[in-house]
Order: sequence, then structure tokens, then C-alpha cells
Amino acid sequence: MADTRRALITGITGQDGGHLAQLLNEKGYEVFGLLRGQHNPRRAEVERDMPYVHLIEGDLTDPTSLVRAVETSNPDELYNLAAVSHVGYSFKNPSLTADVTAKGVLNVLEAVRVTGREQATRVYQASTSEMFGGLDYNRPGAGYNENSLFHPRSPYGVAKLYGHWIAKNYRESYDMFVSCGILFNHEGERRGVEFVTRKITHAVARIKLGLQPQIELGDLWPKRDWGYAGDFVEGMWRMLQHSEPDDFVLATGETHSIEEFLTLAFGEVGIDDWRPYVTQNPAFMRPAEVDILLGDPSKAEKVLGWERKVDFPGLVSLMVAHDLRLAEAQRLSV
Ligand code: NAP
Ligand code: F7E
Repeated sequence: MADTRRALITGITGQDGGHLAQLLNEKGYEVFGLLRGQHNPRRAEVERDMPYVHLIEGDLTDPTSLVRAVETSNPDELYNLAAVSHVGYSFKNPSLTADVTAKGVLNVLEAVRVTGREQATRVYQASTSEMFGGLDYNRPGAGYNENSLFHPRSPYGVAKLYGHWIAKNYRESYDMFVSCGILFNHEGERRGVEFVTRKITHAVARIKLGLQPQIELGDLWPKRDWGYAGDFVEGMWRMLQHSEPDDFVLATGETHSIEEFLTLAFGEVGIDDWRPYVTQNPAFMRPAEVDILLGDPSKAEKVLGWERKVDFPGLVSLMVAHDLRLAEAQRLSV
């Protein structure tokens, strides 16, 4: 019988880290997770929900801690999901974003290389549709693919572009198996409430139960290609099982505005007109916006056999249902 495969996940406390850890555990992997901070408030959550994960302390900005994490976990697969990932926050903290989201990738790759695991560890780098920026969208009806031009519109997008290119550089320079997933927005029950979809479904549930009167948002016209995180982590895993390292877009091939998301989310609780419940606050608007994102996942579908299972209405529905359960529990506890 083959040895148990070992995987190290950075960003274990994040949305994708949770979905991926669950998937890898179901597939029989021994799962390690990098946890940062002296007293990370999300440690207890991980220990409760994912008791099978071995936590290793470390930080993407601390190269020594990454070397230690690689030595301890000795991974066959390393999924680099850790990042400063909020676009709005990256405008307010651009230097931190560069340290973690850009240079942190270099630190991870170097940790694999200096520990002599460059041929033994396959690396997944979490690249993003934010690298495209939406401005040069000139393929009506078609989406961005692996050959589209990059034009990032935020410190986050710029930092991710460095991460993307340094990952490709290590693939080419050191013959390392490093694959980049260029993922469009993906959401779900584990999404942070600082992101617009979860902010909306969380508020819709609370408005329905009388726990809050309104929700404040920024611009409502931007469009995103929103998929389900559970489907997307399956694509990450498939990238590392493929015979060659490569870049792959994961997307749904549909794009929807925030207004459309609001309509479906409020509709889930029987509210036909969301306008009385939504106010706009410039604090949630960005110095530069990504107007529209639409991805073309045909390469991943063809080469990896990847497919998404949850569609846009299904995504909104499962998120609202989850938040209604949470809000109901909260109402009963007060
Ligand atoms: P997320 O929920 O924001 O999670 C980010 C993770 O990074 C958290 O576990 C966080 O830990 C960790 N982290 C932040 N700074 C760190 C540091 N200095 N050292 C170590 N860990 C650090 O992000 P996500 O939605 O799961 O996304 C996963 C990855 O995919 C990210 O790289 C993101 O940029 C990228 N991505 C996401 C999407 C999407 O739509 N979700 C799309 C494309 C690409 P703490 O809990 O300690 O803060
Ligand atoms: O914003 C608008 C906002 O923060 C979506 C990250 O996972 O996906 C994510 O980045 C849109 C933007 O996600 C609010 O201006 C309006 O147009 O949910 P978001 P994002 O910026 O698309 C990409 C692919 C990643 O890689 C990132 O890591 O919604 N918007 N009002 C708002 N956004 C937020 N957060 N809050 C608002 O109140």
C-alpha cells in the first residue's frame, strides 16, 4: 500500500483552507496547516472543525518559520493559499500586502528549495482574476483565459501578479512542479463577512429576523464571475495531480452584478424589493474599481476534467440558508 500523502496548506484559517483541508482529509491525506500569530483567534475554530489538521506556527513574512513548516510537514503537496486577500484592505495597507501576498510567495518557494524538496513537493499558487483588472475586457461573450493580458487595478492585484510570475519563474528555473490557479471569485458558507456576497447574505438573514434594519454597501454595478468555493478547491487538487505543472483558469463562465446578487438573496427570504434595505456608503468604494470579471474555464474543463456543480442561484441560496441558521441561533441565544 502506498504511503499516506502529506499536504501543507498555508491560509488554513481562510475560506479555501477550510474547504481544501476537508477535501484532502476525505481523500486520505495527512493534512498540515500553517497558523500565524501569537494568539490566533481562529485556532479554536480550526481545532474544533478540523481536528485532523496538524497546526504548525508560521508566517509568510518569516522565511525561517516556513523552512521549519516544510521540514516538519515534509509535504508531497503544498497549497499556498495565505495572503492579504481583501482588495479594499490592500489599498489601505499596500506595503503589508506586498510583504505577504507578493514576497510571501517567494519565501514559500525558497523554503521548498532550500530544504531540498524542489523535486519532491508539488506547489499550488493561489493566483487570481484580479490580475486581469477588468479594464481590458475586450472579448464580449467570451471570458478571460490563461493567455489574456494582465492589468491589475489594486495593490492586491499587483502583489498577486508578482506571486504568479515568481511561481512560474521557479517552475522554469528549477524545474519545480509549481501550478498557478487563476481563480475567479468563489464564495460559500465559509466566506469572510468582509466580502460583498457574505456581507449581503449575513445581513439578509439578520434583516429577515429583525436583528438589523439595513445594510451599507459601496458600488452596486460591478460584475463578478461568482462560483462555489467547494467546487474550486477540487480544481486546485486536480492541478497538482496533473502530469505537468501549468496555469489554469477556474471560473463559471457567467457574470452577475451585485444588484443581481441582492435581488436573489433578498428573494430567498421573500423580499421582492431590496432597495429600502440598502444604503450606499463611499467608505466601501475603491480608488480604482474592477468593473467586470468573466472567466473562461474551458482549459481546466478539458485538461483536468474539472466541472462546477453549484450554479449562481444555488450559491446564493445555500449562503442565505446557512446565514438564516446562524441568525436564528443568535436570536435564540439573546
Ligand atoms: P481568506 O479567507 O482571506 O484567507 C486568507 C488566509 O491567509 C487566512 O488563513 C489568513 O490567516 C492567512 N494569512 C494572512 N496573512 C498571513 C501571513 N502573513 N502569514 C500566514 N498566513 C496569513 O482567503 P480565501 O478566500 O480563502 O483565498 C485563498 C487564496 O486564494 C488567497 O491567496 C486569495 O488571495 C486567493 N484567491 C481567492 C479568491 C476568492 O474568491 N476567494 C479568488 C482568487 C484568489 P489569518 O486567519 O491568521 O488572518
Ligand atoms: O468585492 C463591490 C466591490 O470584496 C466584490 C477576493 O476574494 O475576489 C475577491 O475580491 C465587488 C467589488 O471581492 C461592497 O467594490 C460593493 O466590486 O467581495 P469583494 P473582490 O474585490 O472581487 C478576487 C477574485 C480575489 O482574488 C480576492 O482575494 O463588490 N462592493 N460594496 C463591495 N465589496 C465589499 N467587500 N464590501 C462592500 O460593502
